[in-house]
Amino acid sequence: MSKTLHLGAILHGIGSTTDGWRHPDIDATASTNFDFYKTRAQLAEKAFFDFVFIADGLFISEASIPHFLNRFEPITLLASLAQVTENIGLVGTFSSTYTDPFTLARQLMSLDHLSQGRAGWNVVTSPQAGAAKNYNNRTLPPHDERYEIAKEHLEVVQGLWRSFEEEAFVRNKQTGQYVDFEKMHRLDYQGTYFQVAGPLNIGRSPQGEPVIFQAGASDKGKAFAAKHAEAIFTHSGSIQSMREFYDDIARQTATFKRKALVLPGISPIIGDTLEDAQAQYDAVAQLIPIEHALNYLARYFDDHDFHQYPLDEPFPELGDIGKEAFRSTTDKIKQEAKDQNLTLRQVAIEQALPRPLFMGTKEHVADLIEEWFVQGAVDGFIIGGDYPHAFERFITEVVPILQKKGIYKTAYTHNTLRGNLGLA
Ligand code: FMN
Repeated sequence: MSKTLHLGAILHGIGSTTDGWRHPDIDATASTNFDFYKTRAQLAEKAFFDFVFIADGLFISEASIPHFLNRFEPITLLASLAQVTENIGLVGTFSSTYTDPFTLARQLMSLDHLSQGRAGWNVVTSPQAGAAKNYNNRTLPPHDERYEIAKEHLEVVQGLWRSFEEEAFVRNKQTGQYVDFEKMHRLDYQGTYFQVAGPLNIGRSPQGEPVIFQAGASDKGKAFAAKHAEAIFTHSGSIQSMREFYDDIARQTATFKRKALVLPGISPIIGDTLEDAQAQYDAVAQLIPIEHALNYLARYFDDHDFHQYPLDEPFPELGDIGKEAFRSTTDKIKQEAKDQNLTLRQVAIEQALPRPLFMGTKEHVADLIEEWFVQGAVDGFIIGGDYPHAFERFITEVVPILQKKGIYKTAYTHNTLRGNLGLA
């Protein structure tokens, strides 16, 4: 097989659950403990992961999960990780709604140089209205308009990254010529949302420019990804729904004569037996009070108050609530609740701690990964670590099986992120 599975590691401190941090085997300081990030990135690098991935957000409240309340800003964290790793890619999440494109272009290109060509940008459009209040009391632009803004933002950032051609900095000590100004270009971008002159004050990196990731799965989000993204971070559903997603993206990217890698996030649990894996899930699940699960669910619906509804009756009719926030996610939750006739309690628990599909013995998890990959549902996975020891066990137990199966690499083939992902 010529295609190789791609793996990334989502580094999420104490995890993405509401109460997992209380487990005796989780370091409750992990979210702001550089040693945690360093150890995990180095472990992922030993297993030839293509990248580490930092998710981010710009708004918190009393209902936020603990990791969101107290965590590192991605660019500073990734710049630090660049100094303690050599091959692994460094992908950060940055908002196209609330960052300034000139500043972000500069930060990401600096990271790309500091890491010798390993930077990536996960473009998000920021779904939470509260974030607007942290940025000069603005109002959150409507869902679809945020993608129009994202398009311009990305055009500006990529345009600025191309301010200098590859060999622009000649640095000729004999002639005194530092730069060839013929190879420096102004951008002069005049858009609806951004007007930026350029040039950027930093040249091309060893991989040319950072790799573009995207997260956002509504029709608008997928159309944006098909046109601009080189890799897509998405929620994982069933193999069937992932195949549909994959085919949809393949169809849309083909119209632009391009491709994008599809990489869902999963948080596998590896046990000695299926029962052992189940017990690991239960150990975290039993820490979560229903009130916290309701708060978790509420975040997707722009902090809608779910405590007002009876827990054990069918999931409430919510109309358009959630449409302007995490639209693709809220649409999916509403649809599944209806199709499966779920109660509010069931939906909240399933969202706060989804029972992992990839759960069982190392052989079982490796077989599932192979099946999804070979059947064309994914190009790889972004591996989370919400359960104690799960990430370490994935690396030491599952990765060797994937290597034996011949679907995963046994060494880095490149030293840039672009190269390792097989991108142009
Ligand atoms: N938004 C953030 O601000 N930070 C994130 O880390 C983030 N990760 C996301 C991961 C996934 C899998 C998805 C689907 C969305 C994520 N988002 C994140 C939100 C999206 O950028 C987007 O604003 C939101 O999902 C609404 O767009 P959509 O309806 O197209 O999905």
